[in-house]
Amino acid sequence: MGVVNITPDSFSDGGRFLDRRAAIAQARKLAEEGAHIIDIGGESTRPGAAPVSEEEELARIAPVLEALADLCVSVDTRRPAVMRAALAAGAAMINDVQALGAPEAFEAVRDSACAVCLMHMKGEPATMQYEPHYDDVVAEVKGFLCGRVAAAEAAGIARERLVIDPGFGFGKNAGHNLTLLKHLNELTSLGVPLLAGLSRKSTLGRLTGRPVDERLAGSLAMALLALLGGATILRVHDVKETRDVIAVWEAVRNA
Ligand code: 8Y7
Repeated sequence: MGVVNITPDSFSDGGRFLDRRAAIAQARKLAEEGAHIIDIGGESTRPGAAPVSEEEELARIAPVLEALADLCVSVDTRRPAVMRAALAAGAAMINDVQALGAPEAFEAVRDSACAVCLMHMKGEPATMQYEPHYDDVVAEVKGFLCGRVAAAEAAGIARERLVIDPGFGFGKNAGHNLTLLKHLNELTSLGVPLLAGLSRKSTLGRLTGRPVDERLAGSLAMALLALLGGATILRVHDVKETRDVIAVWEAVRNA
């Protein structure tokens, strides 16, 4: 899964058009490099990010989705109205960092055939990195995801459509993230494909001391560890390099 951020709109329409064109070009590049899924998002869920209106979120993603109609596109959103619009515009997957937690979210995706990523997040993006606490991070994340899978199924969303994700960095400190990665395998017993998003995240900054644009090697190491832990979808910024990691891992696995 290749990540395409639709950058905040510039102050003019010209700026917005350029942002959109850049997002489309980036998506095409990642698809050519071997991404099977392109994840686009119009609302930043980064810690402390400013809120975006529903209209603005839709205005950011709709033209990009339309231009990528031939690709498998995932839309990162928490809003049911955005989910409905994205699915009507051809999205193949809804990537919800809130695990369909908003009222009406189940209904928004139920009558589509789309895939759904249910991600664990503790708290809200604005405050989630303020001293997160767990007694047992692996058990708590697993319990939450198990509950969301059951709730989605009960709401009429077939299990075959679901993907789970521990949500690295979402209400988790570096220690929590590392513990989850070390024990990732325990999440595979839920019998639902596992997605991992570790690319360029701040835990890598902690470990290596490097800024976000110098975290490629660390991201690739994490990608390999996620594969070994049973992840089958990797959400990454650097598709070409991650494909090489996958090629090496598959070759050894099949040796
Ligand atoms: C994840 C994600 C982000 C992730 C899933 C970033 C939208 C932060 N991270 N979605 N989104 N999993 N499913 O650093 O780990 O990319 S945004």
